[in-house]
Amino acid sequence: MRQNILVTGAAGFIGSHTVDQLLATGHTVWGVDNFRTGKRENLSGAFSNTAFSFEELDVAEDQALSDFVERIRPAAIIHLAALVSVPESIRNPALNQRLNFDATRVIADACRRYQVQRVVFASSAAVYGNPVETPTTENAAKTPLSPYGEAKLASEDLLLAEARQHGYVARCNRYFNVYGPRQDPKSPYSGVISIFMDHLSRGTAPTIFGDGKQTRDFISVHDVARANVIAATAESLPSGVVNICTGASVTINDVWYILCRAEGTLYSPNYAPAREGDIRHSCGSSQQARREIDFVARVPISEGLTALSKRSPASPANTSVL
Ligand code: UD2
Repeated sequence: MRQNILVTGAAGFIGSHTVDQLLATGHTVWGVDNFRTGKRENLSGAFSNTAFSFEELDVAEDQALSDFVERIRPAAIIHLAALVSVPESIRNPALNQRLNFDATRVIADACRRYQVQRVVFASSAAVYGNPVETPTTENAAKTPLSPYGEAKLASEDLLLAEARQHGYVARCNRYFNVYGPRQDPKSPYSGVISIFMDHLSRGTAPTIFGDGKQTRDFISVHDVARANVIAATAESLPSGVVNICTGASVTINDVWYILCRAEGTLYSPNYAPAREGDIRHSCGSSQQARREIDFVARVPISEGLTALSKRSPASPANTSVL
């Protein structure tokens, strides 16, 4: 069924892919973003679609968001606007509080006031902190190690409680390590795959922190966007929380070598001491997402990395061959 859906953080990495998939599946989409980290060019495809409308606003500005929701009356809100950097949340906890928690309160208030039937929230594996069990299930201990993880956990609790009290549905998607086109490599704390792609495009060697044998459950942004669409639009879902992950993990060394192979090149990485507080192994259990929202990741890491490399400007310039 065609629905009217509001996406916050629409110009961001995950937001813009979510908008694209909603449009591709026939929904009418409103996007909002304040362009703090989102980019207008991420929405270039969406802007050419008449089913897409956009408003520049800051979600944490209560009145602006409330007025907008009153005007458009969406059936669902996919709330992706956030301070996305864990290190920045540590440096600036007040900003983290405003963007990663107060903004959730604004969204919850709008859902209640304007009878929005469903809210989908961008949560994170950061709620688990250093996982004591892998694959990590949704019931595992939650000991976030940053203001970012704390705010994500508090936002989940807020939305689930509000949804229960006011009769709507809250779906919290806990993303593991997301990668794919449009991910910004510019900070040293950007996702490692975007940083590696940037090195390949410039022909420089990356730095791997530690021995490179640490593992992550990397999930393609195309799968993540699809999980958001399912959570927002599938019929008769109850409220709940699911991991959005593949259920498998790879080492950082392997990520680099798979990318090199896809590019037909090979640089030896530099190695530097492990980052303080770096998690050794992260892998999510994907069972609850399968059961609750019928979501299974479709893009294996080798395929996702190869597809990313084919899109990159690095490919034609390769000289050294494996
Ligand atoms: C962090 C965040 C996560 C998300 C992610 C970005 C926490 C708990 N989680 O996870 O929420 O924002 O970053 O996708 O902080 N690495 C290198 N070389 C580099 C960059 C990274 O070796 O140039 C290593 C890094 O030390 C780590 C692994 O690669 O062991 C993955 O790093 P990441 O920053 O992509 O992701 P992660 O899991 O630290």
